[in-house]
Amino acid sequence: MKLCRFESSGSAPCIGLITDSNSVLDLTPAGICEITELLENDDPADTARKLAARQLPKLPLGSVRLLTPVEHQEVWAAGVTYLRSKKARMEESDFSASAYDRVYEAERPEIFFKSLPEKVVSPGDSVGIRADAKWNVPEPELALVINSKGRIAGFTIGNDMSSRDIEGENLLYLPQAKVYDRSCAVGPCITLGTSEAEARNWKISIQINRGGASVFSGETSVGQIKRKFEDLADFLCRSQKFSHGAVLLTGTGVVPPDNFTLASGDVVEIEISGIGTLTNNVVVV
Ligand code: DO4
Ligand code: MG
Repeated sequence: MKLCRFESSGSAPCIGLITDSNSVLDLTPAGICEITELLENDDPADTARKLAARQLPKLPLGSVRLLTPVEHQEVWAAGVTYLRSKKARMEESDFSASAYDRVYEAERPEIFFKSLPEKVVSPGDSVGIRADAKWNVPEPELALVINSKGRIAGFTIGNDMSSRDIEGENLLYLPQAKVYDRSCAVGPCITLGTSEAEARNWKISIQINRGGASVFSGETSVGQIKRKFEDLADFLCRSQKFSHGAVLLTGTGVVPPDNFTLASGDVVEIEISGIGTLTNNVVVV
């Protein structure tokens, strides 16, 4: 079951279920106005299944604009959860390299604040690279959608846009490397009713196109994430309440070669096999 937010010919945001690759079921006539509320149910997938069985308007997927499923949730991100990310971070850093080694092995994960909900970029909109950075990359990440009780209610895709030169210069610059306008895209939908064991079989792939030609592609498997999803969610929610829930990006396992940097006009496509594809073009901010 795939839950989405969409607008259709300039309408207010509606909630829908993507029932097949071509159509979306409009849940508005069933009184569903927000995803956040639905995620609070004990079994959101079952609620979605019951809604799917009702006679509701079906729209062609191509006729709607999908919006980010993030409504009121803060977006946070875990880092150095894949061996590939640990190695890349250590290579780009100088005196702080050992911090990455240590956090990869430590019980407590690296978790950092990524975005306010209102700043999250929707599918099809532009993600940003900083005007004062020279080495910019997308980070394709599985995102946990967590409800106000701290329960993982579903999965979506996140792009943790990052400035590697700023991050590598000094660990204390991490917030500047990670948080700026258009630095976080989330979407295109939330997959419900999948267990962690099932999600671990999903593939994450990324394709970057420039002027119509591929300039980078890469792939990893969700199964390569070192930490259990429940542990990541637990650390995020320790001593901290999220009254609307939260979205937690789970880290990147795909890192382009060191001579690669994004350019304005690039198109970034991130696909996770059980979810869909998140596509954004790149602008300088
Ligand atoms: O510590 C730097 C951030 C790493 C990160 O964002 C990732 O591994 O995905
Ligand atoms: Mg990341």
